[in-house]
Amino acid sequence: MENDSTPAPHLFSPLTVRSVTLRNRIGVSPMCQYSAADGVANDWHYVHLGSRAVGGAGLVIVEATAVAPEGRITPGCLGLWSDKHSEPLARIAKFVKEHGAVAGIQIAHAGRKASADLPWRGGAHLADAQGGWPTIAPSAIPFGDTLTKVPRAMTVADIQRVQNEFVAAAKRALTAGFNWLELHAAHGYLFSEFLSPHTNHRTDQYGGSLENRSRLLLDTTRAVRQVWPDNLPLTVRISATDWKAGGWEIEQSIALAKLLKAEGVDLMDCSSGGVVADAKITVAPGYQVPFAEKIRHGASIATAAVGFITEAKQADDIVRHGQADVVLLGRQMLVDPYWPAHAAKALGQKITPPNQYLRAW
Ligand code: FNR
Ligand code: 536
Repeated sequence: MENDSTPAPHLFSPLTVRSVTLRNRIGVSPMCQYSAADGVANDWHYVHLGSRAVGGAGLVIVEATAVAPEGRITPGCLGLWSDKHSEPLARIAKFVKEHGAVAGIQIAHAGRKASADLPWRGGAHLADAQGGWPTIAPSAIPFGDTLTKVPRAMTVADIQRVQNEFVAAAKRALTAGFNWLELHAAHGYLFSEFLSPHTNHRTDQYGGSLENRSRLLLDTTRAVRQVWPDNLPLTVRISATDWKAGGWEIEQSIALAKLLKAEGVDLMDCSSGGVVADAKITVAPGYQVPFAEKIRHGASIATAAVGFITEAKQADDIVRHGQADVVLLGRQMLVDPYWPAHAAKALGQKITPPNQYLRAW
């Protein structure tokens, strides 16, 4: 964080994390495209992510990329469980970096929410005969709604294996040329299921106390940090609250952020919800920003704010007011890949267009 003698950062100030510098504070939030076959990235991912780097974002984060086939949300999700996945992702990372953005990737395991159909086919759990697969979770409790499968409660051997899968995926992400790694511990997927008392009813060392529920994420973070180079940023996305009483709350998120910081995590990406089907959420512009702010100040760690950030001034204010170090945009980036260029114009900032577009911006 800055001291009194340095000017307060704004949306177009660069940000250095370890040896990596973002050209501005605007990131493309990870967003599943449900368009891969057997986890392998293709031209859709290349054009989708490449065009957002061209559009001026400082950081482009590849969607939730599964560390194991059964950790995919849908059969269309990306994966990094084998070497065959690396090459098309490497092509994407190279292009994103050539166009001035930092190439990030989110690695993930979907736990009990895996084995779902594509959203445009309804998104319900797929039976094995429909191309689905058995799911695993901390406890054998189904999500509900259309995600009705009862997951198998993981053994300690399963937990060890998943940890190793994250480490292997992190190594492949590095080989593929990514220079920003995010662990997906939000939205009711596997890590998040361990964190929340609503989904974790275990009575062993992985359940009960906050320390026990955090154990898998902390152990995995430690193991990943050992293979992810010291000069590159490691971040974790969490659901800062479950939006349901008796579950995971912001105070626990602050405590977790302190523990993750001690393991070498550089930034907390602060989302919320997705853990239980009956959460009560009131969505409004910037509704999750207070979580990024509380975690930033409560744990003295850099944060990213995400959720209904659509306006240049809104994004600039979040950075200027010290609520977050980075803003991540999801749907607005789908509407407008050139959002950073448009925001620069709206805020009176100069940004360098690609040579090919020199006289247009
Ligand atoms: C998402 N989101 C998401 N989050 C995540 O951590 N990993 C992912 O792969 C995805 N996938 C995804 C796909 C699609 C189509 C959408 C719309 C969203 C959540 C996303 O990153 C973001 O946190 C939310 O969309 C809120 O931000 P916006 O969209 O209000 O800017
Ligand atoms: C939004 N989504 C998140 C996804 C994919 C589906 C859509 C993900 O994290 N892979 C979401 C936001 C907040 C809570 C739950 C879901």
